[in-house]
Amino acid sequence: MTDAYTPRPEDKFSFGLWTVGWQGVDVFGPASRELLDPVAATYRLAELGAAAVTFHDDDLLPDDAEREATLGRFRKALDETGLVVEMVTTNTFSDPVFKEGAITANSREVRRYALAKVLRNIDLAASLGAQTFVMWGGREGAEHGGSKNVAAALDRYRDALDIVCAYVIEKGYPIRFALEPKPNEPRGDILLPTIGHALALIDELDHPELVGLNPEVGHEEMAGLNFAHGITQALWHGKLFHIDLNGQHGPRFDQDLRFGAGNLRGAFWTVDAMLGAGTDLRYDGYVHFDYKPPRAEAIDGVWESARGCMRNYLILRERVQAFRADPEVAAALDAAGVAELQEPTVAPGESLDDVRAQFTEGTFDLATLRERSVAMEALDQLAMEHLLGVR
Ligand SMILES: [Mn+2]
Repeated sequence: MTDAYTPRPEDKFSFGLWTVGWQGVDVFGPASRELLDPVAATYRLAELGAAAVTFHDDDLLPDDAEREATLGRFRKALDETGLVVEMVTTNTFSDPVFKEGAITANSREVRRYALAKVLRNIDLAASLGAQTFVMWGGREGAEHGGSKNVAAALDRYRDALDIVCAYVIEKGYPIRFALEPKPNEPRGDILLPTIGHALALIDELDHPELVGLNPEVGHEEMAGLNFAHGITQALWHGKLFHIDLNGQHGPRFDQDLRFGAGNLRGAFWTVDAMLGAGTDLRYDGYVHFDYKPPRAEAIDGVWESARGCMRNYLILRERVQAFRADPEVAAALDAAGVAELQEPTVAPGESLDDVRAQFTEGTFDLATLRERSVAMEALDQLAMEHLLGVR
């Protein structure tokens, strides 16, 4: 079936091989699906309309003895499908050696092992042409108050990022790093829990220009935060290097639903923010999905969920564009005074005395300002009706 929501290469859809490859292992039960060959998954994702794939070292190359043979098969799949590897990331969380952290483990030996694993994977990323290298510190955290010197952990986090930045500069790799915040799970509390925390750390680095963010919908929503606002702030700082789209129903365990499931209104505003429809800040990178096909599904449901991620993005993009193109929306935005926020509060060259004089002389018309219409319900209802497909 081909329709307006059929993915095209220029849509730049990208999937982690671990997404469709997730076997359904959870806290309460073992795998519910057979192991999926990552190379076979690459071919299937290409058929479904993806433009790129991404992976953790261990997704593609779990076994050192088969490393070169698997890489050969994978490179052949990329050649035959035209897919690219746009991002690579390192698994520094599954092996129990990382049970107490990786680059911020109390154990110096673990930290050195983690660093070596990351450096080897950067070489692999460069050899495959990936330009983004994600760092998700899933085990960098704690369950106990006294068990982690958080200041020292942040020192070591900073050191590790300084080291990998210096490494890509030395090697001449065209790679940028993207930090992926998450508040908890698997650790009780994870370091760099939100977009804001990660942005602040970047300011402390030797090469802040090489480090940005890879925010994930569910990770911010687990913390009760507004993802569209978060990625817009990342864009505003020039730091939205990559994105992980999925779905989440509010603050609870990490659901990793397909994009569009869960908080559908949030997904609408996420696409609006990515398109820069309400700002002049646009995300031009790969539209990357990091989700988990539900454990209850068999392999048919795995591919249906991957198809659904892309389809929902395209449907939402159409709905957002229709919303932004609607003359009634333009009028509603006007009525809500949205454009006025772009005017500086104090005009260039204006003296603060002018502002103070307005205050002391009582020329602010407070009664009118208190009673004014903000007309935001009307605007939001138009968005709702576009999202629901009745306009
Ligand atoms: Mn992710």
